[in-house]
Amino acid sequence: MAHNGINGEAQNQTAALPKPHKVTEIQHTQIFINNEWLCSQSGKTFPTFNPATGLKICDVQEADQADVDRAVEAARAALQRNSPWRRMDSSGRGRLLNALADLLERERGLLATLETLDTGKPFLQSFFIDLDGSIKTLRYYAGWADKIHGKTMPVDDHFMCFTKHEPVGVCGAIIPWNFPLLMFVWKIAPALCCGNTVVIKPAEQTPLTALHVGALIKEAGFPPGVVNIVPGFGPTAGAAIASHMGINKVAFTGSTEVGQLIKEAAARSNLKRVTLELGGKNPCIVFSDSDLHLAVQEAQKGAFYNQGQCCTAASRVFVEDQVYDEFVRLSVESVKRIVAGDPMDPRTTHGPQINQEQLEKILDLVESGKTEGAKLECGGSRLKDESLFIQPTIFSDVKDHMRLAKEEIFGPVQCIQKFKTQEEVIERANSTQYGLAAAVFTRSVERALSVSAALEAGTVWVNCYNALHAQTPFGGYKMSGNGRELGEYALAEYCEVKAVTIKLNEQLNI
Ligand code: NAD
Ligand code: NW8
Repeated sequence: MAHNGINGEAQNQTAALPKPHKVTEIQHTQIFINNEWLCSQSGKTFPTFNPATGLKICDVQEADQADVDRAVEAARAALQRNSPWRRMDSSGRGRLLNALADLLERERGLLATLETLDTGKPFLQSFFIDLDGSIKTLRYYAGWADKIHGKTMPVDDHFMCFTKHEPVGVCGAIIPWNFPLLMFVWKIAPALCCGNTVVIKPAEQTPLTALHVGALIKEAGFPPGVVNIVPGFGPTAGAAIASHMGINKVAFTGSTEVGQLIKEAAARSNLKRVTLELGGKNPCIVFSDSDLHLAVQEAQKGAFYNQGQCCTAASRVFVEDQVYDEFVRLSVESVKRIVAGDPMDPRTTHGPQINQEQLEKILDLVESGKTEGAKLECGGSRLKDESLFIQPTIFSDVKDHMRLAKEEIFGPVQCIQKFKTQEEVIERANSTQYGLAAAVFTRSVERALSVSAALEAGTVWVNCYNALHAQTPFGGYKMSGNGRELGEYALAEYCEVKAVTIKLNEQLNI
């Protein structure tokens, strides 16, 4: 079936878009430990809101240090020698991950509805991107479960040497609000496939899909304690995970500032392993020999997808001077096809920002663009007073020294800059502390290869944007992070390597 993407282009999809569910009552709002639903030990709860309406959806049990302790205890117990999880053969873990993927498929419409309620992202995108990516990631790691193995080393003939890839242990995870379900799966799937157990904290803004998947984890047949979900706030539940003595590794996605706190807490507590997926100020470079219509479409998707709330957002678009005016003109024309509205309406491709705090941060950066002399081509304000919607906004004539070109915006704001030479644009693209993603638009294979070699970024897209796959590693250079998620590379982040060396009494007969 064909559907319209963010810019109205047809997308071919395998499943048809159903109607959003009528959610009258949220089923799962408690802490999930040992496959059981618990109230917080403090008795506290916190509300979660629908950003499209500002209305409270429900209250959720608020986990803090005491609940995290209990979750870690359960996760440790599930890892004991002779526990069902430890004794399960590796293909059993693959079967469980596939069973969970089946349940996400069964609940696809409901999960997409909950994701849209809690984040404000268009239902179309929740259903086709977030659910599709989550299911694919689970199936991808289901396939790896029984294919993770060590090597034998050809040392001299007095010894037999081999390695085993063992689970790291209890894996903590702290995730953000921009892709609540997808990030939940990016964390649990590789961890479980390698035989670890998990204590995971969803973002306080968006706990609902993670909790619903908790019920599916139990239904799939994962033993108690293998996955524990502790909804709560960063400085309490999050900090308890980062500094916990019983957690062996922590994986974090979110802001650079909090990433630094996590690594510090990990170092000061027990030197737990740390992987970080942080922000970006991702350059998108458009050469004059590119397919300009394609570049306009993809750069626009890069800037405005998920209301600009992506760590991969294409927030600096460098356009070669010969095609600069045309690129700006086509971008302004094309942005009109983005449809803002009720996120549950299947025609909507642009929703509200997540909350007031983010809205104000974005509007402040937009104001800075106006006062620092960038040219506002379109948008630049809220859609309606009182709402969390911001018009898709384009600035041209953005200069490197402006705040717009330096700070992560995390909102629907595209900054277009002009460049003259390849050398110059590489230098400017790299002059940032970030290094998550970058894109190059050109018809020349040679130029694509030389520019992608020169860019300091963990991902380089050529003639495309936000092209993510479960098979392909994703992560940052420089201050955009440590380690990789997805693909085979992520397995290394979830395994310890044990070298076993056996002294032989007799020389091997070789
Ligand atoms: P954040 O980094 O504060 O939140 C991410 C997660 O970390 C949440 O689960 C939060 O509860 C937790 N957290 C917060 N403080 C913590 C602490 N002291 N110890 C442990 N965990 C803690 O992000 P935010 O405040 O929601 O957004 C702020 C900015 O971060 C955004 O404007 C954007 O620039 C960036 N951001 C990046 C991503 C990403 O995908 N890389 C996602 C969301 C936000
Ligand atoms: C995992 C993820 C995806 C996927 C497809 C399309 C647009 C944007 C994103 C995306 C497996 C298969 C497919 C996207 C997701 C997360 C971030 C930024 C962009 N992911 N997609 Cl942080």
